Amino acid sequence: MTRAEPNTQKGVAMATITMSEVATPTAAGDRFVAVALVALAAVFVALQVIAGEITPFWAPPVVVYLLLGLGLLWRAPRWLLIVAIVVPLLQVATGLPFMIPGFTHPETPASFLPEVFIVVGSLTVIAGAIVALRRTQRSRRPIAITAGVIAAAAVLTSAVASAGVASDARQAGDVAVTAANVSYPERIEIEQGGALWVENQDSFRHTFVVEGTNVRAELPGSTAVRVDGDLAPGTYKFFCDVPGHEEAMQGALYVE
Ligand SMILES: [Cu+2]
Repeated sequence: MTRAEPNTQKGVAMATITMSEVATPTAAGDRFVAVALVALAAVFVALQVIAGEITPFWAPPVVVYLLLGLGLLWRAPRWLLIVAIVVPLLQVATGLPFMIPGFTHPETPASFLPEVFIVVGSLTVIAGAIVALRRTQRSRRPIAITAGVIAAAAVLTSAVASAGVASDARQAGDVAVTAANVSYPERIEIEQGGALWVENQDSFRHTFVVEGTNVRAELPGSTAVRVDGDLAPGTYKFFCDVPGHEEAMQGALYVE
């Protein structure tokens, strides 16, 4: 946490402000909330880089958080602090259905860590803004320390969990299926009794689910898993059930 000197070069406008107003941490902007907002925007950008593509879905939070952060560096009026509480709250509330599956899979850091960071960052902004709204001199250090400890614990948990993940080796006769760039082949053909070797080439998590059967494989980032379903001859739909993936990740499985 950097600690810059208060800006004393504001000239005439500054001269009319009394000492007690200057001492209020919110009078000349709120650095803590601003830094937390910029960090949160950085998490969203990192998420884009990890995913390897820029999706319009993530652009609004980055722009909004950067603007909010810049605004709060300059001044911290009550309304702006309230916006800094409401927006991250809405972000977490609307994003939660997409985040919960990632939360439960620390073995894929690229799916787990960004989501933890988004929630921790959002809560840090909200807590900082609530303290600022009270116009007290209370230190934000406990908030920053708590956020740092949770983030570090998440990194450690994910490192341990991902170290325990091993890929299945491809065996003779296996039909190879590739999940890459959030995409599956449109069509897979397999003989009855045969097995699939599903390789996830993305750094983030996918699944391989065959509709109407109990075939369901978890595919941590950058791993391969053998799927041995022994399905009756017929045509099945297969897909990835990670929220938001199914539309781009589905196809027909022909068992002959
Ligand atoms: Cu997927």
